Amino acid sequence: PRFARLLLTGAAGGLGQVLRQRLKPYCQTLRLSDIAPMAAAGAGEEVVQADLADAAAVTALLEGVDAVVHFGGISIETPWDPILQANIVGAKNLYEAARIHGARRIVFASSNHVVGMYGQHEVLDVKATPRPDGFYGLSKAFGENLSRLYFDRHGIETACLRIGSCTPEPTDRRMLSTWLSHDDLERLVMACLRAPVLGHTIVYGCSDNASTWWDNRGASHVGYRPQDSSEPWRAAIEARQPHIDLSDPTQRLQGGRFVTIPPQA
Ligand code: NAI
Ligand code: 15L
Repeated sequence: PRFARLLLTGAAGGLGQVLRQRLKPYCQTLRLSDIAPMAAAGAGEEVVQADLADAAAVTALLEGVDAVVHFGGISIETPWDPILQANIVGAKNLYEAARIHGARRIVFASSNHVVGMYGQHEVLDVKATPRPDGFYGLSKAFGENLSRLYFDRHGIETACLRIGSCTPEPTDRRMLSTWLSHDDLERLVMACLRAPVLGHTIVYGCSDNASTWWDNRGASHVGYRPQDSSEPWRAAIEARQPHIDLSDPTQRLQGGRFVTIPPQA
């Protein structure tokens, strides 16, 4: 295995539990962390409960870590303070700890909500200017900029995954474009960990969907080759949702239902 010790944050979460199983074969030791309780450590695992907002705890968490798969944090639109603590203070703590302990590479779960205010008729490349659709998307844009700073100043490589909708199956019209299968999530994370030279890059986390809004050619050095597609679900989804109402921003804009959630102080 290439990595002696890999850290997975957000290990108690939906995608963290998917990745816990899948990352194990690629490292000698998988260190798992979350603020929430996790299943007990199995062979080759270490389980460390920690709040990303606790700088001392996060510094200790990075000791002996070669690379990080950073999926921990608030994953939806919520009031500002939890987003500030987990996604902004937490990301800063993680990158500082990586710098202190010499971790060289981070795969950061950013989100499509960094660019949620673009229209569904627009095709975005990896250089697209952020247009967040709320505080959550804004916090992920901070993480993208933070990781660029740590690459430019300290050489820590990062792939920011602007993940679409990572679920077992696509279930609505929007997900025909945003869907990322669990197998493709594994392919994407592993491509980012294995790329000989990663640098700092943004890459959209989507499967090989026919009606895509995202163009990953600017991240072709990562070598991510999605194998799945939402197309087999199209007929059933379009039969259930035959009409698009273009006067409804949640149907017109990329961020979907996030784009009309009022900011929560
Ligand atoms: P999730 O909400 O199920 O998991 C996130 C985990 O982070 C939770 O277990 C939570 O306890 C932990 N966490 C929250 N605050 C924390 C803190 N202060 N300290 C330590 N841990 C904390 O979310 P999911 O779906 O597993 O997503 C994982 C990551 O991927 C998130 O960063 C999310 O923003 C991102 N993402 C996910 C997408 C999806 O389709 N599931 C789409 C786009 C981005
Ligand atoms: C996200 O960023 C969320 O974490 C996830 O729960 C989904 O809502 C996803 O985006 C999406 O846009 O479908």
